Amino acid sequence: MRKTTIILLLLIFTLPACASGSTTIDLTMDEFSFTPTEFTVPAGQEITITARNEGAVIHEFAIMKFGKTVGEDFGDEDDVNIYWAVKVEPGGSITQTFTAPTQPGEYQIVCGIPGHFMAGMFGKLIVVEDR
Ligand SMILES: [Cu+2]
Repeated sequence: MRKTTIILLLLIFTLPACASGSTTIDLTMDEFSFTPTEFTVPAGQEITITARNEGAVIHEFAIMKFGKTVGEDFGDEDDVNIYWAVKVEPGGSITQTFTAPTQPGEYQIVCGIPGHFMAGMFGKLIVVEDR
């Protein structure tokens, strides 16, 4: 087969998977934001996240459990409501996997380092039904 045919075939088989949410998350963190701020993933699937910290202090990517938000600021009482989290040192980068929640809906993403949520470090994980 010619190269262009192979590429076309790859596109045809890859596109439907993308429509229901991505199984990869490519994230950059700094003071004080996530980029991008919103992610869509398929329910119950294994998600590979690559998180880079381009800031000068440690940051965290924490997904809250369904229906749980941190309120005014992230505190010790919010720890039990974390679904999954990872911390990245300044200048560092990590790649890890986690299983997306099975319940479709919107989940709050926060940085749990004191003061960072109030400074604007939050986002949204949208879990969509896997087709
Ligand atoms: Cu932070």
